[in-house]
Parts: sequence; structure tokens; C-alpha cells
Amino acid sequence: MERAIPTAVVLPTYNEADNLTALVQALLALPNDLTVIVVDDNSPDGTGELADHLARQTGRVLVRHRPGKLGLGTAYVEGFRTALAHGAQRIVTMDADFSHHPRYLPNVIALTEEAALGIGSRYVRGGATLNWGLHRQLLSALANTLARAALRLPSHDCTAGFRCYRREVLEAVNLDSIRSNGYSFLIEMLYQVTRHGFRVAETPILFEDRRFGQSKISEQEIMRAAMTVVRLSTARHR
Ligand SMILES: Nc1nc2c(ncn2[C@@H]2O[C@H](COP(=O)(O)OP(=O)(O)O)[C@@H](O)[C@H]2O)c(=O)[nH]1
Ligand SMILES: [Mg+2]
Repeated sequence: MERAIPTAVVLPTYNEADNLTALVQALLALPNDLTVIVVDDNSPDGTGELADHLARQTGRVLVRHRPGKLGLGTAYVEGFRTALAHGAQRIVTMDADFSHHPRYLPNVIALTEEAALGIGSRYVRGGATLNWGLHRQLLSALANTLARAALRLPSHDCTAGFRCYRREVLEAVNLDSIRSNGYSFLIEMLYQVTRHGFRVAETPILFEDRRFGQSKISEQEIMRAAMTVVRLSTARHR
């Protein structure tokens, strides 16, 4: 039988060819025994082929190819299922664009010695968002404050994609029941995790704007996240 993966890092990718190689190299150089799972949505820039190349070259990368851009939420779920099937005890998610710098990853993973979910957080002391426009910063801060208050979420950064889940969390949450995508998925996932009574912990990160390429997540997405908060909180009060 194949060796079980201790810690999997799920990287959803759409047009990240300029970032992927350097990111995978940085991850594999960390002292944590990591295996990378790339979930690529048939990126036009060839990210999928690059991931296949890295898989052959390193033997520590698994690649899931999907036929087209199906959204961040379902990409995470695909990565989660792959990680669980390979026996991963810890499952990390991060952006493939260096916004979530690998240097913070050991801290994020270490949180899960005590907590069930660790978050690399912009909104705790020592954390911050660098070089984002004022408009985006305000929207993000507003979405987070709203989500935290309306859903009584325990963390300060509720839309952070820089996370480490312990295996039992992903086994407990019904992944198929999560209806939303993008930031909404992240909020809904956090909501489910806390509803199950799991502990969440945060460690500060400096979130830098992506190195190369464009954001695939629009401001419309942030507004949709606000609607998800309303949907979940009205369901909660019923
Ligand atoms: N597989 C897949 N990955 C996606 C999709 N949308 C975004 N991503 C990836 O998800 C991560 C977050 O997206 P990004 O554009 O960086 O969002 P931002 O950081 O909020 O601006 C990046 O690694 C993207 O390449 C998608 O539809 N499918
Ligand atoms: Mg990003």
C-alpha cells in the first residue's frame, strides 16, 4: 500500500503558471512533511501541465484536473476528498499566488495541535493586508465584521483561505451540503465547523497581493458573501 500522507496542501489553481513552480518548491522545502494537491480547472495558461510536470519531477505532488472553471468552493472539496482518500491527517488550503506566504505555514499547521482548525489571519494583532486598494480593504473588513457578528463566528478572519483542518473536521462536515462558492464557501465552512463544536485558532499573517496574474474573485463575490451570511443567520434563528 502507498504511504499515507501526513499533511496535504490543497492548491486550487486557475491561471497560476507564473506562481506555481516557485510555490511548490517553497512548500516542499519546509520542514513539514508536505504533499501538494493541485486542483486545476483546465487553466488556459497551462498550469495543469505544469502541475503534472512537478508531480513527475518531485513525486510529492498530486494533480486533479477538472474540465473547466468550476469555482473555488468545489475545487476545495475535490482537494479535500483526494487528501482524505490518501489518509491525510491534516489538510491545508492556500492560494497559489503567494498571498498566503509559505513562511507562515508551519505556524498555521502548529495551531492544529490544539485546535481543530487553524487560520492564517489578517485581522488579529500582528496581521495585516499589504498593497490592497482601500476599497477592497474596506469591503473585506466589513464582510468579516458582519460575518463574525451575525453568525457568532469565533475567528476574526472568516474569509481567509489560508487554513489547516484536522482530518476529523472534514470527515464531520457534510461537504456536499455546502452550497456556496468562493468567499461564501469559506464562511459557510467555518460556520459548519463551529456548529460541530470544533475549536478554531488564528495566527497572524501579512497578506500580500498576488505576485503574478489577476484576481479571479470579484467584488461581486464579496457582496455574495454578505448574502450568504444573511442566509445562514436567518436559518440559524428559525
Ligand atoms: N481550481 C480553481 N481555482 C480557482 C478558481 N477561482 C480561483 N481559483 C484559485 O483560488 C485561489 C484564490 O483565488 P484568487 O484569484 O487569488 O482570489 P483573491 O486572492 O481573493 O484575489 C487562487 O489560487 C486561484 O488560482 C476556480 O474556479 N477553480
Ligand atoms: Mg489570491
